[in-house]
Amino acid sequence: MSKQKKHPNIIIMYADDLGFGDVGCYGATSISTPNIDRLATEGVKFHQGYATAATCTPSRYSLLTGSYPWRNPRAAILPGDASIIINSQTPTLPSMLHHAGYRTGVVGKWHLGLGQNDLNWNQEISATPNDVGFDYSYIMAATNDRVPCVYVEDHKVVGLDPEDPIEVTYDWDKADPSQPTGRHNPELLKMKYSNGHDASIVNGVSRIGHMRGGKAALWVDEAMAEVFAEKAVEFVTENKDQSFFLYYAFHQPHVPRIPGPRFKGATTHGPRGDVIVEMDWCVGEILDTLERLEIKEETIVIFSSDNGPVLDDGYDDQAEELNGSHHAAGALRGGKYSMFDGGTRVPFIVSWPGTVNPGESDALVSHVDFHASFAAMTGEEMRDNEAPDSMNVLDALLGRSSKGRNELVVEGTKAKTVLRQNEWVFIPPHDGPAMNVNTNTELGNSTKPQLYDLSQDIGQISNLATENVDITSNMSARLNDILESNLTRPI
Ligand SMILES: [Ca+2]
Repeated sequence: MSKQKKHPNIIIMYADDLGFGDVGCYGATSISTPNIDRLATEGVKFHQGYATAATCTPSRYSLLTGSYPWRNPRAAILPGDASIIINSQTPTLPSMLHHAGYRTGVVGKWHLGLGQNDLNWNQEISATPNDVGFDYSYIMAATNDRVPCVYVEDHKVVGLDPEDPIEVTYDWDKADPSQPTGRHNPELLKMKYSNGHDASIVNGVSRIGHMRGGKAALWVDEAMAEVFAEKAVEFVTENKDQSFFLYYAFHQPHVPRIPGPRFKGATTHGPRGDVIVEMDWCVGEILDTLERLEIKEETIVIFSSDNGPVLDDGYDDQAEELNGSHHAAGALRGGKYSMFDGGTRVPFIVSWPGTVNPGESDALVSHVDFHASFAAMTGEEMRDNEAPDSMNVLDALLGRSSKGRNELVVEGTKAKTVLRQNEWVFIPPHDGPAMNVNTNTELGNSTKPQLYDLSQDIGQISNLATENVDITSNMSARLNDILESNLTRPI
């Protein structure tokens, strides 16, 4: 490691709605992902790496705070004009690493809110990633299917003409009726919506929510991958001589799936497959940069996804029709939104060439563990209230131990929690439909308790709850204890 550098760089590349079976090194045969596969060849590929939630906002909240999302009632899928849900006093993964001497940056999708109930897109935004531990940020505020469709750099909308201010509302009654919408002007759409996304039209695609103005600042979906890749490469290049932490949050393969022209038709699966190939190119841009700058051996690179896969997620992009025999969730049951493993078990790779021995691992690890693990690596003391659910699993992450955590709480939509303990997973009885009919996803709701042995039954076919009453009741009691606790890590 170079002399100025006390600690290895850390890059977390975070896909959006990428399933356990969506990339080559996890079994995909019809979507080519050579760069992610290269990362797996050089690092540790985890078979039991988990997000904490089956949707974006809560999952990302855990990654950055080391806290289970259900501890914060606002950690649920947020509208695009939500205020920030991380308190500026809360110790975060980036603030902890900043304290350890890292330069910290985030590029890509945020979706954790902005401002403090005073969000005005036309002024300095009062609370951004820069207020919760990042030295630099270049983000989209929420998701690519929500307004406003603009980038925010540090505290400001990029390229905004002050003469053309941005107005945003998520209320149809408050929206300007003269502005075209997907609902009323389908003739203006280049990609039709199948569900939900029927409000403002930006770049020929209707979104969730209404926006007016800000024309010079609007993003172009086809260029988004390049815009973010360029900013990420710039951040790495500018900080190559010091320890840096980059959280690079991809917008792919979340809807609307609109690849750049080079990637159109890259797979037989239509836009969903094509944007995964595009995302793999983004990964390659970073790996190539590390090689070019000769900092590969002083950089930990992590690749994962915020939650499991979904095919039709609200646009008519033929994801279902063109899926063929591809298994986006691999052998797992369910997907995005689901309490079954397909919702939260995701590709999870950790590479550190020269230090981490390449291999595969069955250790149970989660994104929520990065905080305590990297605090241990950098010698940072954690306060008692810091990262309450983050376990130090550094040895597992670096492939030195086959042992991760013993138990983990994950959640489907609406913060419906599930307890994983060793090989067992317990899903309590939850109200609600068995299927999300819009997305064709099994949610895991059942009036009966469910217990599966994942070591024998990765597809969660055989509910063993009635045959194992003791395990079921013990796990039910343990889950209740955890839900009532203030923290789950040792102090
Ligand atoms: Ca997501």
